[in-house]
Amino acid sequence: MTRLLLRGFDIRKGHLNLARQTALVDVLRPILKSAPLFRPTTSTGKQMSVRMTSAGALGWVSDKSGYRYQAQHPKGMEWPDIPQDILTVWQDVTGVEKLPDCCLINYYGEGTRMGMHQDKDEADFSWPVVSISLGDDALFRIGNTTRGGKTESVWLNSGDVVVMGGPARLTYHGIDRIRFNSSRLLPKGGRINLTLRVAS
Ligand code: MD6
Ligand code: FE
Repeated sequence: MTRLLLRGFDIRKGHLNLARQTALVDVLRPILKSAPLFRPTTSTGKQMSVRMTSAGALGWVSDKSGYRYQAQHPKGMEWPDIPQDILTVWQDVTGVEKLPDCCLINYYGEGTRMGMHQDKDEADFSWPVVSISLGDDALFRIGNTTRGGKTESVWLNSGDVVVMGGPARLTYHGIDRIRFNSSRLLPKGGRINLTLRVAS
């Protein structure tokens, strides 16, 4: 495991070994059954290319009314609990007592990307955001605390964990592209990114 500090992002390459990655995919299966992936629409009416769902007391949704955290999946049911194996990753890398109340689950299929954005829908930016990469490689771009300017990119591989906190908490970031089928972790290919947040 190596650690990379890039613009305040703490990038832990290979934090999760293959056994732990497989264990996470196994605990995600029942979650994806009870809270199916959906494709969010932005407030401007565009469909995002990622599909997403959540676990935890709150989940992140986006539709014509805008972005927000809410206690129900768009189909009306409560979100499943965040599995302990996922909470353990948060505890390992943040060392904080507080636990996240949202685990956003993003699925990237072939050709999927995620535009440059800030994570700023949470109530308190003093808590970090932790991201876990599973499956195909993804090109992660890190910018600045305002839109635009020079950026730096790094490939995220399956098992990498990123902590975005402190002065980097509101830094712009995004996924330019994935290398579809570069990993065999997910039977149908693609990439799952989990982001753990204290939303409320
Ligand atoms: C992704 N990640 O890796 C997108 N957000 O698919 C994020 O948007 C992200 O990696 C907050 C903190 C870390 C991240
Ligand atoms: Fe983000």
